Amino acid sequence: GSTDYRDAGLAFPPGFTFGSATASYQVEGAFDEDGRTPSIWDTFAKTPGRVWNGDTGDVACDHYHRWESDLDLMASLGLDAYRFSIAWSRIVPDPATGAVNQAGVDFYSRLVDGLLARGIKPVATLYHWDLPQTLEDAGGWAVRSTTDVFEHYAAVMGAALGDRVHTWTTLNEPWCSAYLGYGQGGHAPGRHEPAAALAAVHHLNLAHGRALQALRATSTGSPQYSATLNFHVLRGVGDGADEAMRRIDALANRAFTSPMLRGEYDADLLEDTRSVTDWSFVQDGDLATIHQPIDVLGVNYYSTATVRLWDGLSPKQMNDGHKGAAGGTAWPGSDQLVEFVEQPGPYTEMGWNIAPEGLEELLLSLSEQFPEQPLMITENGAAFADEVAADGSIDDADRVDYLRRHLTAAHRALQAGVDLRGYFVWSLLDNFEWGYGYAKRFGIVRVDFDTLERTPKRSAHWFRELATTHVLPVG
Ligand code: GBH
Repeated sequence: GSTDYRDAGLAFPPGFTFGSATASYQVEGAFDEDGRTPSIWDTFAKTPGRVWNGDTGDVACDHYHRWESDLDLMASLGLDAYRFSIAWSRIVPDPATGAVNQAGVDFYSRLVDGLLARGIKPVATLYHWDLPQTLEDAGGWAVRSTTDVFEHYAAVMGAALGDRVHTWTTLNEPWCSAYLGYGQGGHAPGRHEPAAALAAVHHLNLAHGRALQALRATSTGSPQYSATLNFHVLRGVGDGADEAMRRIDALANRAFTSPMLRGEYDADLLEDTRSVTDWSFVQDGDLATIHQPIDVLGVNYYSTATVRLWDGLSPKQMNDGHKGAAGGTAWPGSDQLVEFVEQPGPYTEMGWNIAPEGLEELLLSLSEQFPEQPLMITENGAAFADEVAADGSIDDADRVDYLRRHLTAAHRALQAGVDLRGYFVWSLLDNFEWGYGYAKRFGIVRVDFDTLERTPKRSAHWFRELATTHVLPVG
């Protein structure tokens, strides 16, 4: 076939799922309603200098109040499934007592019923980065006790929604939670502690395993079980390019896939990080808890990453904001730092390079490493500077092109025999894009953040045609 990844007319299998995704803090708003307590993202966003423009998720898309019309919107787009996340601090607002907040549970219960009434499969994520602030105050993901509280929360949700949810996802992108939250500091809680980041890696993995046990014990329906990871598809430059790629593959990819899918931490990961931690937080039995079968592995993919060995500046200098020899940044956690360098374009508005071939490569690589493991693309999409025409329409041709090319890449992986079950576009709505606030728009539906009005972009109409016909549209 062609290699420009723009193959209109390709057909996806009948059972292939087309959906859209969001996350609680990014869309809900209603930050202090019905018993919700602050999460680390409320605290972070309200700390001056952390989020562009001082934006917060206080209102966001106001989805907490507009959920019903948002469900109608999804139905009008012909979506098979909706991937959303649950705000932990709506469910267990005070982890010290563990008391369940029924008003919070009821919100998600209504949402699930509303999805099912419209023929849309609920795909629920327990943790998409909004840790209750009181748990961070007690040490956050750097301490083991957080996994006790997560297990309790998972059991509550299993009992509440496990009769109706189609797919449970334990964690979204634990790489981001651990390394951006506790190492590099660009995400909440904004800590710069390499040893804490690696402890967080393990405690997130353990939380995944304990949550799976709790969900399986309490769900009375027959949900599927999953976790979603963001993979680094690597390119290397400079002397020692292969070594740089191996190190990031160990730290970013295999630190999660090996315990979850093989029941072990890889020897090279332990070796590379020995100067930072002795991994004594791994206790007997943990790996068996983490290593449980999952029905689907969720894959989030946006772009490739290019790495080279760091030039010798100390981790401290790097933490203090120095750039590497090639002008890039690194993140701490290893005896030999690796620098992330600028990549060839074209780019999206995030500055991330557009590389659909990386998605095909990733899917092939995962199915080679884990031949029995079904895969699901749980996020893919792009931010662009959308322009609203005089008649109010949004012709986001660049987003349509991005989606078409990545779906073509996914189709090529399917043709090569990869067991890929579906594709979720990030995102349904323009929303709170973490450190960038409302400045970066990923939605296939525009949100006017003054009026909160929703307007489907051309990409939404295009995606509806795909979801309803299962054929990549020509236009
Ligand atoms: C996802 O994370 C999140 O799950 C979602 O909430 C978020 O809104 C969405 O993506 C869009 O950001 O600097 O070129 O090496 C994305 C995780 C990890 C993707 C870092 C980009 C860096 C690319 N990101 N990665 S580069």
